[in-house]
Amino acid sequence: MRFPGPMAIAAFALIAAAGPAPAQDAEPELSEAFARADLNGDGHLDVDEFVAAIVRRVAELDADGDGALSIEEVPAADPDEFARADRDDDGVLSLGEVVGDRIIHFFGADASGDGVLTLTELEDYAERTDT
Ligand SMILES: [Ca+2]
Ligand SMILES: [Ca+2]
Ligand SMILES: [Ca+2]
Repeated sequence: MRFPGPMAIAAFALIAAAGPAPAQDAEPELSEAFARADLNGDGHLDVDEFVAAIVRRVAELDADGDGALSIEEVPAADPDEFARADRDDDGVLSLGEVVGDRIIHFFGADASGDGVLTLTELEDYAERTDT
């Protein structure tokens, strides 16, 4: 049995359920995160819904309410991934930095290139990035 790789898990960690995700929970969490992000329930995730999910998730994770995420506020984050996303190197991720980091994965996962993600595209992307 194959599980989505660390990269895919990291890609959607911010829109998945709270707390670190054990590998065996990755697949249910993916569909769960998708359903939560799919605000109008049409089975497609557009860029607006994707960004809205990130914004909601950042607000949830931002324990001290300063509008930015420290590494302590993102327990599931990989330190290397966190450092890469922190473009201005100030040690915290601003909302813009989080969105900028995650949006790449939206387009990476959109295999059909129609600007919306289906759960299948998301799962295939997770498979492709399996390491
Ligand atoms: Ca914060
Ligand atoms: Ca920063
Ligand atoms: Ca698509």
